[in-house]
Amino acid sequence: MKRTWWKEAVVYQVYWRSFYDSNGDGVGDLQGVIEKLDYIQHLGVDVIWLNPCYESPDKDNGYDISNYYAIMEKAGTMKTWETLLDEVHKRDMKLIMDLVVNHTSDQHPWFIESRSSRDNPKRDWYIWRDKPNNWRSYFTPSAWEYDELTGQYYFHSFAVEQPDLNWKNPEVRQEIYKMMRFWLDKGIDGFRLDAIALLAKPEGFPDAADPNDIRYLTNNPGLHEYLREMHEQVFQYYDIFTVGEVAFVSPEEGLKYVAEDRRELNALFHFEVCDEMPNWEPLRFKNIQRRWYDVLWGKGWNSQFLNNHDHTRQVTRYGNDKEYRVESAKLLGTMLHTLPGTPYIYQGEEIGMTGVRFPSIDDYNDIAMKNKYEEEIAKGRDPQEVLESLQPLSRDNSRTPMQWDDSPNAGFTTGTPWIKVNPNYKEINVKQALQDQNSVYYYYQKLIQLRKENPVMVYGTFHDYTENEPYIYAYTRELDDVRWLIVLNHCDHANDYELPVSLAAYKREVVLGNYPDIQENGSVLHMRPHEARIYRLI
Ligand code: TEU
Repeated sequence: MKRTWWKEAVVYQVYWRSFYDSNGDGVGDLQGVIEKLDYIQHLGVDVIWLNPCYESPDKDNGYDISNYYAIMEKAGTMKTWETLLDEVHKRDMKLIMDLVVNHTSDQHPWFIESRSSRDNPKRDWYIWRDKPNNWRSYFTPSAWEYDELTGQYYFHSFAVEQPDLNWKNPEVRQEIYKMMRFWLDKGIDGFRLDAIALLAKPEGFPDAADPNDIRYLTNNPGLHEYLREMHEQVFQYYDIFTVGEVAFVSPEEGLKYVAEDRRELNALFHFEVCDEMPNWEPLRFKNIQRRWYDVLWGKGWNSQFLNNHDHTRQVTRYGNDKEYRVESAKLLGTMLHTLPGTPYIYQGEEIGMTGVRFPSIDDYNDIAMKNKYEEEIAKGRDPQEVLESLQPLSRDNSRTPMQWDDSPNAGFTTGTPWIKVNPNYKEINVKQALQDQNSVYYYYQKLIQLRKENPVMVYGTFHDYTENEPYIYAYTRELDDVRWLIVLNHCDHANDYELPVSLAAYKREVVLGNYPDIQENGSVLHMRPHEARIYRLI
């Protein structure tokens, strides 16, 4: 397999508006990221993924861009951004920018022109029709919005304020490629490509049999031609890392985005876990890992993540955020850093931050959640019941401010935070984690260090020994004569795991574990609740 820096990297995602507020206006900013770069570097990560910070009316937290060439005022200035890039590079890290090219803001000058008249030269830069079809968007009951001025409907895969660009139009594509070169020429190290599976739309927009199954929005014919063109005209000229957000794909479909010989993207996020598996389902999760590995390994690259700014924090959603929070956070980290693919850490994950349940809908900001709330209330449903049904997966679960210390607002801001701080910040915060040698933070630091020193974590083949085991997850990674065994007891009670004969035959050496005192030599492992172990087999 070809060895590359981005396969070996660990990525840290910075949701800047919730990271650190340097000027007391209640919103995190790029200067705040600069001030905390030493913290990020200390963890040992190689790459920072920065959420969108382009000029935007901010209806969807920056995913509605009104000017691709400017920085949002809340975030800072272009000069601050340039300093940030510089400071990241000085610390031997890399910066990838989140880029949204499926849609713009409805305040983007292109859209303002496009909607101004039917014969405007930019009319065809967006998608206009006389009649809507029956599709939903991600965030609204219809994917079409009627525009009175010209008497037509425009298409939006997300919010009404996020009209989709018409990728069929070659002028649009050229304009986007030009803008990509602008950022790459500034020296960034790649892109996280938002909603990239949505670029192509089907001919004629046929009605869907089931409008609620929004898979029709993604992976439509023509998409891969766009990605190949993007690579040919832009990506191939730079030493960069491109990772696409690709919803609703099978491994076979996913491979088309990342197969090295196809020259499209380097890696993808698939959402078989985060979008499709609401709670921890061990057999299903293992099956997902095996299927993706079987199809991708040696051909294209995968990502490992269980949360990001759209998905509830992993220790709350998939682990135990109560009595075993620390063990569980470490177990999930062990798993993500030892499964095949590039591991991602979403800010705060490294101290085991948890999700929230705010008492009122007014405490929430997430446009997806708020729109859904309105939609359900309009059907006459009970507001409290609707709130409770939306809380577990609200995107705000992961968007609460980074918990730096136990001072007011968790040390995130001296002003009023744009979104409430998780009330548990007095116990869970960076200051505490840095003072505690057994913290999740130091455990993550070790995992990251291990990846740097042991190519087996990156390039080793993968074999799952526990397909049908409901609790224990045990798998090996092997590279040349190096053989590692990872054993995880993702469960609130203890479990014994009897090693298969082929594994029991080896001598074992503990590389890392989340409990002290592992002194077992026999073929049965007594795994404590949420215990994780990495062994070297010799
Ligand atoms: O998300 C795309 C998206 O559809 C997610 O809401 C979905 O839950 C999943 O993660 C992908 O299938 C991206 C951004 O991450 C999100 O914050 C934006 O709101 C959205 O695009 C629109 O730009």
